Amino acid sequence: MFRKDFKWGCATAATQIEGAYLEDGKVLSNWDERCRKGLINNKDNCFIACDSYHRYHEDILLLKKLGANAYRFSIAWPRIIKDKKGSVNKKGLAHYHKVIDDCLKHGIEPFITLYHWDHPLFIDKDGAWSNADIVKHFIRYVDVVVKEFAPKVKHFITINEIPCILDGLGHIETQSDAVPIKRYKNSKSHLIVLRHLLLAHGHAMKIIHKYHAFGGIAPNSVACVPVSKSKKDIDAARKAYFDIVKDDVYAISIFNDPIILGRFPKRYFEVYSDKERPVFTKKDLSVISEPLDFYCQNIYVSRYIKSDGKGGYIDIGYSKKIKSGYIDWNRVTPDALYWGVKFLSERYKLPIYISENGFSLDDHLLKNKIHDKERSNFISKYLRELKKASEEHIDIRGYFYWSLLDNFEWFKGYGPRFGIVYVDYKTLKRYPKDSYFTYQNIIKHNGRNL
Ligand code: PNW
Repeated sequence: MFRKDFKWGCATAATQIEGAYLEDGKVLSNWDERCRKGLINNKDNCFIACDSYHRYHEDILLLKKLGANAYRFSIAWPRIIKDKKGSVNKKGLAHYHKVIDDCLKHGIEPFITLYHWDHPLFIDKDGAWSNADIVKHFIRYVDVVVKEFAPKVKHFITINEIPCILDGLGHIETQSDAVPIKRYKNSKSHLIVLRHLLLAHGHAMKIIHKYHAFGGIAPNSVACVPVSKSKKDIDAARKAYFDIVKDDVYAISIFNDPIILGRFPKRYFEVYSDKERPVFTKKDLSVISEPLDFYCQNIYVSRYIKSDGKGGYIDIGYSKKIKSGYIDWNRVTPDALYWGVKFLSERYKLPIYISENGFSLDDHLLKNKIHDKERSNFISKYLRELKKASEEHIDIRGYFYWSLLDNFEWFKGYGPRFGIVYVDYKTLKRYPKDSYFTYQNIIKHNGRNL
C-alpha cells in the first residue's frame, strides 16, 4: 500500500519545456548559448521547446485530468535575475505566480526545483560552477525566489542531479558522452566544483528554512541490486552503492554524507589525497549539513552486484538481455526502485520522494494516438517495486514520472521522447499517450491495482 496522502505527479524542467527564450526580460542562459553554437544533436535548440511558457495552463489541465496531486517543475534562474548585481525581473516572478496559482487552484501541489542546470550566461562566462562567485549569485537568486513563493509553496528542491552537473550537463560545455573526468584538469578541479555545489545547496536550505518552507535535494543514482538474496550479496550491493571510486562523479555518498550526516565518508579520505581535497572548514560543513526535510531521488536504472567473498564487491553491470529505451542507459530494471529506496532510507533515514523515473522511446503518432505499451509496462513494473518497499514501511512519500511531456533532452535534442503526453513539435499540440491512461488508472486506485 501507498500512504493515503501519497504524492502522484510528473516532473519537468524549465529549459526542457518552456521555450520563450527571449520573452518578458529573460536573459540568455548557458543552454541558449549551447544551442546557438550548434552543440545539440541535430542542431536542435530549446528556443521554443514545448512552448509551456505560454501553454502552462493546458499542461496543468493535463495533470489535473491525470489525477496528479503534485507537479515538480523548475524555475529558470535567467528569468529572475537580470545581471551580476542581482537585479530582479518582476515579469519572471509574475509568470511563476501564474503557474503556481493555477496548480493550487486545481489541487496540485508545486514542488519547485531551484536549479535544473540553467543559469544566466553571464555566470557561465565567468566559469559557472568552477568559480566560487556562483555561490554568492545563487544565494541572491534563491533568496528572491523563496521569499516570493514560500507563502504558497511548501516544497523546494535545491539542486537537480549533482552527478550530472559534474558530468558536464549543468556546467562544462561539451557533449555529455565523453569520459567525465577528462573534462577536468585533475581530481582537485572537479572536487572544487563539488565544493561550490555543496555550499550553494547548504545556503539554499538555510534560506528555505528562513522563509518557513521545506527543502530537499534531488541527486540521481544508479541503484545497486544484489544478484541474490544472500546476506553477503546484499551487504556487497549496499557497499557498492555508497562506495567512492576515484574520479567517478556518480558516487553519491561523496555529497549525500556531508549534506545529511554532516561529514565526508571514510572512503573520500582514502581515495583522494590531502592535496586533492579542497578545504572545508567547520563553518562550511555546518552550512552544508543544514538538515533536509525530505530526500528526493531520481532513479532510472540499477546495476548488479555480487560479493567477492572477502567483504568486497564485484560490479557485474547489466545483462545484455535487458532492454533499453531510446537512450541506451535507459534500461528496464524495475528493481532499481526497491533496492534504491531501501538502501537510501537505511543510511539517511529521511522521507523519500522518487523525483524522476521514466522511459524514452521513439514514439510516432498513429491516428492521433500513441500505443506505447513498453512505457506503460515500465511504469507499472517500477511502481510495483516501489509499492513493495512502501509495504516494508520505508517512508516513501511520492513518485514523479519523468516526464509529463516529450521535451528538449539536453544535448540529445528532440530525439528521445520521455513523455506520457506526445508533443507534435510542429503544431505544439499535445496528445496523451496510452501510458498516460495507464498512469491515470494507477493514480485513481492509489496503486492498489498494481
Ligand atoms: C535526468 N542515468 O538526467 C534529468 O534530470 C532530466 O532533465 C532528463 O531529461 C532525464 O533524466 C532524462 O534523461 C539523467 O544515467 C541522466 O541514470 C542520466 C541518468 C539518469 C538521469
